[in-house]
Amino acid sequence: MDDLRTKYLDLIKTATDEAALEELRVQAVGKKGEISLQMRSLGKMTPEERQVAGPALNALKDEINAALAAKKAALADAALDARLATEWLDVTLPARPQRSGSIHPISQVTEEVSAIFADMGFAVAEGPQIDSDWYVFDALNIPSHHPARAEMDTFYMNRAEGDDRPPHILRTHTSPVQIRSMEAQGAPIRIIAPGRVYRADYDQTHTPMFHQVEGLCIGKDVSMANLKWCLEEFVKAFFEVDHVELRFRASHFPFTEPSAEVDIQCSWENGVLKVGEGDDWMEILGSGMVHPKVLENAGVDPKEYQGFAFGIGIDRLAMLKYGIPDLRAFFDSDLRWLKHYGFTPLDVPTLHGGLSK
Ligand code: 2NL
Repeated sequence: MDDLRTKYLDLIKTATDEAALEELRVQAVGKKGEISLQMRSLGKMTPEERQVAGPALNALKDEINAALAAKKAALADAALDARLATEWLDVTLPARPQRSGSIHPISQVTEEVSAIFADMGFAVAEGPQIDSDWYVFDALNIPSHHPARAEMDTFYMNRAEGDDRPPHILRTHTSPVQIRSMEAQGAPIRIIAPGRVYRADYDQTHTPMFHQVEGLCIGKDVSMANLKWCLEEFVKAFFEVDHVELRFRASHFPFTEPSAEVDIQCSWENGVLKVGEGDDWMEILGSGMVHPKVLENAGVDPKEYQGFAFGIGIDRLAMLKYGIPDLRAFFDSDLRWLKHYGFTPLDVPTLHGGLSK
């Protein structure tokens, strides 16, 4: 019986998994196990022998059962320890960095400009990017022989063979939107028309698609003085300065009379552009009083109404404000994102020395 005890306690001690333990249990204390067999032989013993062997066998059975249970618990503890050692998670680790998108500088500047004019009572108007040459040119008093209308400078849409109607074109400015707005709602009217425009041009300073915002304000007594105030308010708000001188230079556009190109006061030292100080001038827009023929073409009576209009290039505004060195950055460089957040890896003119400073 001592041999049996030593044998099973040793086997239980060295068992490595629950299945092995179960096998040992069946072998030792199962119905047909070794101890049960010994118990069956109790009947053949003398009462004296049985009195000794019986309790001893029961005690051995209890001892083996206890050893099995203890080993089973030890194996479960070891398995749990192994899982805890491999399946841990450090919840204090910082999250993995995420690339996040952001608004394109052109969209941001368009929104900034729209918000500033909205504060002055201008509504935002939109219209088609492909339009007829009436809306893009004729209504604006641009004659057929004007160079802007040449195939060289403007994108003309194909017409089917034998279709002799005047061609549709990609709009070269957003003025047609303003003509359509005047036609639809009449005067008085106060709108801006931001959007994409197209000209057949591609070099360092020109892209075939660019962005413009035009403004139009028509009323019974809207004057050039109102134009000057509006533009001053706009420039101060956009470039975030309290004071800026504007210079109106006489100019010519077919759709305005008189016409003026407008320069803003600035300084440009060591590649740093500052608006509203210094004694340099930088052209930023074209403007004028809307030509009576243009009002008439849009169904507004020029004897009753008059007003001003202006046109600003958004791409250049964005470059000036956010220090973007090259128009192509808007189209094919990831630098635009860095720049957008005030990081300026190149020495380029940047408003007030850059937003990062
Ligand atoms: C520029 C600046 C300009 C306008 C655009 C305009 C629109 C209507 C009537 C009259 Cl509907 N004018 N827009 C006026 C002056 C200048 O653009 O440098 N353009 C070549």
